[in-house]
Amino acid sequence: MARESVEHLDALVIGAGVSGLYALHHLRGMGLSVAVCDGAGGIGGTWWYNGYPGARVDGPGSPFYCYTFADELMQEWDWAETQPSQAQVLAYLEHVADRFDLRRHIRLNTWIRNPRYDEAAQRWTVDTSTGGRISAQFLICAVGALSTANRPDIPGIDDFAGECLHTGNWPHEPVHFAGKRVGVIGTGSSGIQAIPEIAKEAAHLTVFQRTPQFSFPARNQPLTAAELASVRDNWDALKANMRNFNGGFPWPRNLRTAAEDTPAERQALFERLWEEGTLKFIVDNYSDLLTNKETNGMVADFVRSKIREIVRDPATADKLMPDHYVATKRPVLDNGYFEAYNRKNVTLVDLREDPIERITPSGVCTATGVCHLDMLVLATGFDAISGTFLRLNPKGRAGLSLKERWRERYHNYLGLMISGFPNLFMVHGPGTPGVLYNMPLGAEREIEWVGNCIEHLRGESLGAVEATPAAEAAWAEEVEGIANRTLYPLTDSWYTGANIPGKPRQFPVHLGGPHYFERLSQVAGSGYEGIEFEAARSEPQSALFV
Ligand code: NA7
Repeated sequence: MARESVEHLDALVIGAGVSGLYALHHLRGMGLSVAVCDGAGGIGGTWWYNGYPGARVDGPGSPFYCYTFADELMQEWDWAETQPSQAQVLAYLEHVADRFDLRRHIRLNTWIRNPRYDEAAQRWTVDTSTGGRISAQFLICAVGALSTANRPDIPGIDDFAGECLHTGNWPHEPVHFAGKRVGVIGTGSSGIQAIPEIAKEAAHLTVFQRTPQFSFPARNQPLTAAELASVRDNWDALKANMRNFNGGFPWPRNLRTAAEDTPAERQALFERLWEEGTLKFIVDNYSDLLTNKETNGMVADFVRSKIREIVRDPATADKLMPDHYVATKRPVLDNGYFEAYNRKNVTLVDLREDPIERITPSGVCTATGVCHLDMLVLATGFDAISGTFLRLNPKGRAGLSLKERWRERYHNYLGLMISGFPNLFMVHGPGTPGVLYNMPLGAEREIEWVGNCIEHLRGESLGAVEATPAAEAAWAEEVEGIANRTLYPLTDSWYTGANIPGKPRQFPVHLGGPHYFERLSQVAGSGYEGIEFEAARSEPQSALFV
């Protein structure tokens, strides 16, 4: 395709999700010329793609899964529920885009291809799926940590004759289950949210479960006017607490260990947390939940006893018993998941005892026979955290591709930069708290740091910024050192990359919470320790546009 001309920008942001929207707002506010490109037909990133039935915020809840950069957002936006639905979060992001006039610098239906660094120009060049070419001094990869759907490589999957949908790439048109025999493969967060909703409508639902999950009641309910007013009245203090407490939510963690309480006190705590629901079941649980196998085992036993209480058929309950360490796979919140197995129209297939052999045009063939289906829902998750960066596959110094650089492990510094890839910044990349932190707040804080780093570079009339390999090695030790004191690395999960065949095994999440952001401040305060700046080789090439 003939290319017209090259468009010059200060910064190109890839992705119009939660992170990309804020990156645009923040960098544009600094006076940079910025554009956001996104391949989707709408803004919202993960919240655009994951419109499956039952999709909701599954963190500690509303109204704190939100931006904090503009107080008027909290004052103006009426969150309706404690665990907002996908539609509500998407509406919020649409409101943010309008309120801050972001849309004029966002290009939808525009995929970025072949990003490559030009060492002489100290700039990135990319091609777009619409036939354009963009040159930008800074490439901001806000591509999402849960944005590349994992379509399992099950023999025959493409032969299925009925509708086959992935929860992470859900159609924007209405999907009807009524009168249909539906199969769901996967029982992570997405499957567990979708299953009770699909069960209400489908003629029959068969759930194919590979690993049983610990799931806790979401107890979603309307957010009352009084609750919202109280948050608004105390917003300054709550905002400060969000920054100070682990996880990016405004509550302190329980500091007690399980051994400090009697068995009766422990049981009372577990019961209270179960009744209250939400992810506080983890956050407010004993402080050694994720470091002490015995404590973890007590919590696991409690949840298993709850599953047995809820599920009436003992054989089905047996299949639903999780046997990994609680919360070392992403903890799940549900609205009636275990109860769904008491319905006559729901069947559970345990793939550990009856594995899938192939998918045929008419259904799923397991070791014991064929389950005939009209519709298949793949709730099989994502190539998480590193997957979308690797698909973007930028080429850095000397044409080295990210796929080569990350063949064995995800080398990075602060989770934000990669040596050999100057002027490229990741948001929620491997090495950040990312998926184990309040994601909108984490994005704001990471992007603020990136903005300050860019400001430093421009203030000193420098041309490029890059992490050193030595700083990356020390950072890897820091991230892994923290993780290795926990139970997380012991479990196969999408955190460790175990869900994608061939992925390097690495726990790439910084578990330090607020400590991570202190580290960012330290690095900036020390004159950007571990980072090299290169003198500018030429005059800036982009014009300010507004
Ligand atoms: P998850 O948590 O990765 O769950 C995917 C599920 O699909 C999980 O139960 C997997 O079993 C199962 N799976 C994956 N591949 C297969 C194959 N080939 N056969 C059978 N079962 C399979 O993804 P979600 O979308 O549910 O959640 C991701 C995040 O999105 C979540 O944390 C929320 O924050 C939003 P496994 O456990 O790997 O044995």
